Amino acid sequence: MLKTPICELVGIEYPVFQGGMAWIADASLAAAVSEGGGLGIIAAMNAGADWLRGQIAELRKRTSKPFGVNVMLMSPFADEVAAVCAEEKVPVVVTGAGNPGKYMDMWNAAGIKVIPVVASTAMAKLVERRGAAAVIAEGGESGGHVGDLTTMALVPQVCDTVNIPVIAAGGIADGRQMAAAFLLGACGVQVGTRFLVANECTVHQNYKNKILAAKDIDTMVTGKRLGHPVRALKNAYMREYFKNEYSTMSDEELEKFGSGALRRAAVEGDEKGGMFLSGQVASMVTKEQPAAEIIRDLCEGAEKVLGSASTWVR
Ligand code: TUI
Repeated sequence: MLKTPICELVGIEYPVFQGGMAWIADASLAAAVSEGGGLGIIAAMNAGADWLRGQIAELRKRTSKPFGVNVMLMSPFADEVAAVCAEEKVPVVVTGAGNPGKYMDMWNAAGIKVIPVVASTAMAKLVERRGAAAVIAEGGESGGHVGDLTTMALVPQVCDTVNIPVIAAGGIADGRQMAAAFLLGACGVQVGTRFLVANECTVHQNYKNKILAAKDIDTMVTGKRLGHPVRALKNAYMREYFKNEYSTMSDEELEKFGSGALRRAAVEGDEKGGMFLSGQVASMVTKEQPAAEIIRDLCEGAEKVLGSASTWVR
């Protein structure tokens, strides 16, 4: 079986993390992934302390296995959710969309394994120095907030830069891609889009249907002008945003146009007015399955490619 240092580090059976998808990754999905032997992650996204406390309590009712909380550093509530993670002594904190430096000492003092998402070697080095337990190197194939580098380019460079375990993310939806990540030096993968259609994922059914119907070229990136590029499925909203981005619309108005779009997609299933974040692998996601089955499929597929020597190479 595919056992790597990350399994031991966070106490999981399979080296598979579930992406902390904003408005999507709640206690229901995270508990199912953790119960299935991976690392389930609750996305604190733009929610406040009370919502997060409630979700952690709900997850702990459903599983006693390790889990994580994703702290989106651009959130206006980042300070308060960071404090909740420390108070609740969550086993793992994953950060995204920025530099988690100012919270690292507090989290490390609480005994939390801090695993930042990085999109560059500089950020990987910086968080290693500040006490990160591992890093997630996320390429721009992923959904949501994206960096410039692809997974293929980023993962080996991060592996060459740090001495802590590296988890690969972005463009990983099956065993072949998981095996490829291992050959690049990663010892685990983080998967978002494929878990979005898990049976236990409570996102609106329209969102799942859009992922299941997507083709390879159906995602696009907007938001570069404001410095926060985001990958999502092409639809009326994304095309309109793109048009506005290259018009004379002010930054304030553009920001206003962007607000609420994730909630409209995930909660209301608003096909025209929502922003359906998705990775480039959406077309490979073809059926709804229990989360535990997704984890098994990924690992069995990777083992088949890697052969009996299934090993982590670095
Ligand atoms: O964070 C993500 N994915 C996200 S966050 C999100 S919520 C959102 N909603 C509306 C607009 C924008 C965001 C949806 N999806 N992934 C982790 C990730 N982190 N990807 C890339 C990075 C990253 C980028 C730059 C991490 C660090 C970094 O450092 C830059 C710096 O120097 O601060």
